[in-house]
Amino acid sequence: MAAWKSELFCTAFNKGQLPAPALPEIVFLGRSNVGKSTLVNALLGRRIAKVSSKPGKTRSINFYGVDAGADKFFLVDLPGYGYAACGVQERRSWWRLIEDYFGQKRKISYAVHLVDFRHGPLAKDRELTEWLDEREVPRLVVFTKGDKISPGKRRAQYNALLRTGIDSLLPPFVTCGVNDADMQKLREGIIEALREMIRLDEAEAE
Ligand SMILES: Nc1nc2c(ncn2[C@@H]2O[C@H](COP(=O)(O)OP(=O)(O)O)[C@@H](O)[C@H]2O)c(=O)[nH]1
Ligand SMILES: [Mg+2]
Repeated sequence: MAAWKSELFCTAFNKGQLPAPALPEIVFLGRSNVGKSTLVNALLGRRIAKVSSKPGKTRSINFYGVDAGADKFFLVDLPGYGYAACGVQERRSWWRLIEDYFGQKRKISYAVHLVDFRHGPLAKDRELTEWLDEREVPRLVVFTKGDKISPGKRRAQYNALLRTGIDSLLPPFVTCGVNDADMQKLREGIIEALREMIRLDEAEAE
C-alpha cells in the first residue's frame, strides 16, 4: 500500500467551525495520554499532531485530509477525555463538543478507539463505548503502549483483554511505540475497515 498523503484540513474549537461533510470520517479517540497524537503522527508520517507531556490540553477537533491512493477520508482527531485532573467544567465542554460533532449529519464511518494495552478499557472508556453504541458508531480498537509489557507476556495480556469482551470491527491491533511494521499493518486495517463500512452503507442504501 502506498504511503498516505495528508494535510491538516481544519481545526474546530466549536460547532460553527466544523467543516461541511465531504469525505468519510474516521474518528480517533481515547483517554488523554493514551498515545493518540503519537499514533496520528506516525500514521500520517509527519509531526502535525502535538505530542504532549501535559495531558488534556487540546480542546479542538482536527480534521486531516488523507489521500491513501484509491481511498480518501478525513482522519478526525478528537480531544482526549477523562484525564484525572480535568474538572467538571472541562468535562462538560468536552462532551458538548463531542455531542455537537456526532450530532451533525456527517459521514462518520467508524471510530478508532485507542486503549492502553496495560489497563484495557477503563470506566471512562466503557462509558464512551456505550455512548458510541447508542449512536451506532462502530469501533476499531487499537491497544497502545504494547512495549510497556514484556514481549513474553503480550500474548497472554492480549487474550485477557479480549476475554473482557471487546467489540471491534477487526481483531484489535497492538502498537509498540512507533515502528513502521505496526504502522503499515494498522494503515491496511484502517482502509479495510473503511471499505467494509462503505460497502455496508451502500448495501443498506439499496
Ligand atoms: N512507551 C510508549 N510510550 C508512548 C507510546 N505512545 C505514546 N507514548 C508516550 O505517551 C505520552 C503521551 O503521548 P501522546 O501521543 O501525547 O498522547 P495523547 O494525549 O493521547 O495525544 C508521550 O510521552 C508519548 O511519548 C507507546 O506506544 N509506547
Ligand atoms: Mg494528544
